[in-house]
Amino acid sequence: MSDTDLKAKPRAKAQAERPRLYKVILLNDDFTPRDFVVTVLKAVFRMTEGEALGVMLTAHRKGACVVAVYTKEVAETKANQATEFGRSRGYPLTFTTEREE
Ligand code: TYC
Repeated sequence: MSDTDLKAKPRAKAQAERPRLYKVILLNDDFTPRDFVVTVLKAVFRMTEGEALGVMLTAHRKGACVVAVYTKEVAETKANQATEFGRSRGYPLTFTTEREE
């Protein structure tokens, strides 16, 4: 067997990397009405009434709640849309994004 036979072959193709994911996080505040938070969660994040109620109550009790996980652009677009929905009604309702580890 010659030297060249023992050399590792270069990889045919590097594996495509998975895109990083970003969490959308709902923050509690003292002013936005509970039913409005539920309405926003249903409209922007396509949640059922029960899912939206659960997320709203977790944020209300613990201060914040993860709403969903998306690629960066989708997470930022939805967080901005949902926050803007609240602002358009004069509420401080806030959604942020955070990169997943
Ligand atoms: N804490 C608000 C209230 O008592 C309701 C609320 C819940 C607001 C969750 C924001 O992310 C939130 N009216």
